[in-house]
Amino acid sequence: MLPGMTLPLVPWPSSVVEGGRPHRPGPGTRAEALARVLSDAVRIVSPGLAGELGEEGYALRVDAGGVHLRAAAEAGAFYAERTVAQLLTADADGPLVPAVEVRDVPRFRHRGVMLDVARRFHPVETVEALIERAADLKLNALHLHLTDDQGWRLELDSHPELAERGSSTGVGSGTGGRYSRGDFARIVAHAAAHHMTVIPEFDLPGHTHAIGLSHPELAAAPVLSEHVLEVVREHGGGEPTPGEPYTGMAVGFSSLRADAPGLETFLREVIGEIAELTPGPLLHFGGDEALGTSRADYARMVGLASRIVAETGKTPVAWHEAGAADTARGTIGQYWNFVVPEPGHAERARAFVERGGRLILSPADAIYLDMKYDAESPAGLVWANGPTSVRRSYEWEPAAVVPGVAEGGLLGVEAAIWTETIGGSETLERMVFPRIASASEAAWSGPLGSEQRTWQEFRARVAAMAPAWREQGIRFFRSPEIPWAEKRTADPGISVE
Ligand code: TNX
Repeated sequence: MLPGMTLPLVPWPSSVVEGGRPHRPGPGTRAEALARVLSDAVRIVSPGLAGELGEEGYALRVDAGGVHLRAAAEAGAFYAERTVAQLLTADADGPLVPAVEVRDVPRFRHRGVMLDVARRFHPVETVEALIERAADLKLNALHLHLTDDQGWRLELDSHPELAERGSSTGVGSGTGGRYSRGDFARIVAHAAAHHMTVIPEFDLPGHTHAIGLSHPELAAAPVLSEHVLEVVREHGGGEPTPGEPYTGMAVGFSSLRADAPGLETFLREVIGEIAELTPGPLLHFGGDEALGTSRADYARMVGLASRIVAETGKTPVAWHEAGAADTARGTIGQYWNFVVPEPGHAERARAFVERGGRLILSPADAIYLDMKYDAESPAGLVWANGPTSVRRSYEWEPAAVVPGVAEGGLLGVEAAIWTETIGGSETLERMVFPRIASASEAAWSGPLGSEQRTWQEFRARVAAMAPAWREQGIRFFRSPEIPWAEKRTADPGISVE
């Protein structure tokens, strides 16, 4: 790394001081060099450092003699290693790690990415790759949107019929798919190995058409609003029909029936089993876009679901509409409206904080990664204020989104990948990269506008990540907003493009 060049670090750390002779691990490919650097590193992991660094922070020093890292817990050491991996580069004399001193503590506890596997199924391998890449950017939560109108993707022992009947298709008729309990356990384990927890979501009371395929007694008749009919006209897929898999893209037409006699037992069994399969502390019960559910029924079902989740010992999470209902104290709200809230949304989001909970921020016009980048994007939607450039995904400040909810009311930040238009790993990668890097900095680094948290700094650092992303086989979108670097210099082990 030449002096004065931007260090290719995303998310940008709390403090970085450069200077001195680099560490040269000796010849070899990048992978060999990294393995050597990390195995030779001096690694101090001691709970005594928690006061200074928290559970996830670390201190890192690189000099000619090698790498020294300190952390209170394994998660912090893991993040120190991710930083070393991003720093590793090469010049004509071979691999090198520039001399730096880094002290780094995340801004927010929750740093997530959500993947919708209900609209279109994504196999375990795709999820595992997402986990690895998200963890490289120091994200620590994978939220899986497992159920929706178009599919029920998790096999349950208590209710095998849900996945059996509910997973045969997806948007655009696709092949469908589902995770066995073993698959889900594999995902959870892979996440844990990368210091990520899994948050399963069972979306209710809306987004439940797929449940009606095996439980017609629980499903209300679809409400075909003008909006739904318009989506049907524009995107096809036909009108949602009870008892038939839904393969279109309309939202908001389905609902569970609040007065169905078996509803509470069903919710207890399903939520209970999902909780049992999930070691992490959070369980999401949806609550969004139940446009065909009466207010009273919505409040009743959402309140019930939140209490059932809480009784399993998990902390309930819901989309912010559920702030209108009497959810269990401490329920976490996930805010999905815009960076500048439209009327009514901020109030609902604030209600979670007033009831002892906190907010996860997923502003749709910034970090809904299923939005088109520009008018030419082959995949993606535009409902959230039109196309979302990389710059727009970056330039927003978490503490400024919901008036009256400052830093302390925020659990964190989560990017969301809805998949109505996203099938296959290549399209997924192009929608996710580079904008996931924006979410990573909003979640980990300091407030927007602080010295290194400017668009100009960020675009240079993201540009510098391109060679590493190419080596990892990440098919990122070559946004014209970013001055992409072509290759790492003179690394014999790397072939570029
Ligand atoms: C909104 S905002 C949704 C999803 C869609 C997505 C598409 C929210 C919680 N739900 O049902 O898939 O837009 O961008």
